[in-house]
Amino acid sequence: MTTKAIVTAGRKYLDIDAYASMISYRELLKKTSDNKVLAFSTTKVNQTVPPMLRDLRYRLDEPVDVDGARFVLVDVSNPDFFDTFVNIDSVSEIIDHHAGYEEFWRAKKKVKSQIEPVGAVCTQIYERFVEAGEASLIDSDLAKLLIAGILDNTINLKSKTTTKRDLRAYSELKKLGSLSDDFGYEYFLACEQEQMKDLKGAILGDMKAEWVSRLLPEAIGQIIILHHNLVTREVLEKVFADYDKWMINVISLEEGRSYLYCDGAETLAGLKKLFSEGKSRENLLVLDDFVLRKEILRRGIEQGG
Ligand SMILES: [Mn+2]
Repeated sequence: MTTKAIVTAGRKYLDIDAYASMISYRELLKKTSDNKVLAFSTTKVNQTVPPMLRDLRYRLDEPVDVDGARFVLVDVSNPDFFDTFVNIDSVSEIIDHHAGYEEFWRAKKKVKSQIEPVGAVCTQIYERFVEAGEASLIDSDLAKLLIAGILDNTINLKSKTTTKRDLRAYSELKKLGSLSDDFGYEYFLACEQEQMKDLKGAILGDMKAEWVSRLLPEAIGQIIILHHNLVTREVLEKVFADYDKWMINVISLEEGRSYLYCDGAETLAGLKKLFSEGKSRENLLVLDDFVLRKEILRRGIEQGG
């Protein structure tokens, strides 16, 4: 007797990489090994899964009783973050790109684990289709999901985490789905529209508020958006009304650079120490490339911790 498989991910929220990986891997398993496999989650999708992707032919399943099931985890390998219903002793497979738990899972002989530094789990899932000789299962809807996961997690293929495998998966998926580069633009535009419905909520929902360095303010926001000019100083003054010292990293996808807005001259001086290459205007530092917030924090701690 085979036990039913449930494909799932983390408990906090689902981003497009997790969402698309769950759905696509379910489709592959359904065809190749387990026609009863389900993919579901108890948490919500975030703004990286806009309506244009939620309304495709492929969706998540409704949660069912997990008694006796085996679990396949994607985009997560730290057991503390697994979806709440996962029994760690019944995990059969892990596919992830976050570092830290490679040895932990390698030591569990009954678990098939693939944890490696690629830009997106969607890249690994695409490769699974190819290895299984089932790339032809990838129709335009599955291709859209997988491409969106890759583009989101690699910041439009420009992040330092982007590998040759991600680039190859992206170009092969475009062919399989008969899609052009326009799809990426449409996708990021749809994400932007989701964020603009509640820009304040989007920024406050992803805020880091703690002192880590004398060169950085207490509140550090980040937003990744196609057109940076939609985030105006007027909006920012409202978003950060409750904070004395603040900054936000506005990553412009269109230009591939960061706009670091902040509260005033003192915060700007700290930022200029960390990013001497940037060009400053009033309470704004514009960088040539984009940085991620974790990089800003790392520099802050190293140079002013
Ligand atoms: Mn991911």
